[in-house]
Amino acid sequence: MKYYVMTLFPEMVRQGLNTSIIGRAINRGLLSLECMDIRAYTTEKHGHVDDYPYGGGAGMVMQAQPVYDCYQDICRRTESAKKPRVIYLTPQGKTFEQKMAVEFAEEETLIFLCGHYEGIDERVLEMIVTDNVSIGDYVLTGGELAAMVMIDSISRNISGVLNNDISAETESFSDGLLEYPQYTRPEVFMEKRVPEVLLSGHHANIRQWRREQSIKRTCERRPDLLDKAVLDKKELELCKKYLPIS
Ligand code: 9D3
Repeated sequence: MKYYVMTLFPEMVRQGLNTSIIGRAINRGLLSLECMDIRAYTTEKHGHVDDYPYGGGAGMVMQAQPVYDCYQDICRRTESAKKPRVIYLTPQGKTFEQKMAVEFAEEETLIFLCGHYEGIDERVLEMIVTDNVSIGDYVLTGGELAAMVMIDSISRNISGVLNNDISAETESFSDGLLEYPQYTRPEVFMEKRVPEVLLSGHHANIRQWRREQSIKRTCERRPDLLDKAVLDKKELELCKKYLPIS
């Protein structure tokens, strides 16, 4: 996967992704990340990349020209057969979810466009953007953190990025339930014991206990997920115990 990020804060995105799992995947050549400074493409002598909104109103709007020229520079470098998708991070986008992370991971190149100020001139958005994406219903100061969230989440679906034996799909969201609680040494911490079944070595019982814990948690914390979860008859009965209503 080749990621390009168009931003006014390239150092923020670089710094944020060069650590831990994603940083290691970049160093191992599984991913590449190019953070493009939109300001470097302005043709204005004072380096401005924004101006007042036509029609009036608060704040500033990012101009089309530097964004378009930055995009053209990326296109010039990418020799892929099809045009890469351009993801605009915006509060007016479709809410990012795991299904989209898996789908985006299948692309060979992704271009992220981060806005700042009140937004970007609509004309350049019409010309280059293929996907409008938000990361949730809360207000950020710009698209950079949203792009970093997406890159982190997409990357862990790329083969080789996660080193451990747990593959991305055996985890939480795949069976539609939340994960069961985890414990490690010591057996007693401040008088709280590890659940006895986990020390028993009885694997069938452990599997059943964990499944029940997953269902309990989902009922208590995320009952909205139960609609899509695959549960057998006995497990549906269990839900009645943990769901006070319905
Ligand atoms: C005055 C209207 N505001 C919209 C709620 C303007 C505005 C606020 C914040 C315009 C842009 C932003 C910056 N946010 C993002 O760029 C952004 C974002 C977000 O704020 N929440 C969730 N996902 C995203 S993706 C990009």
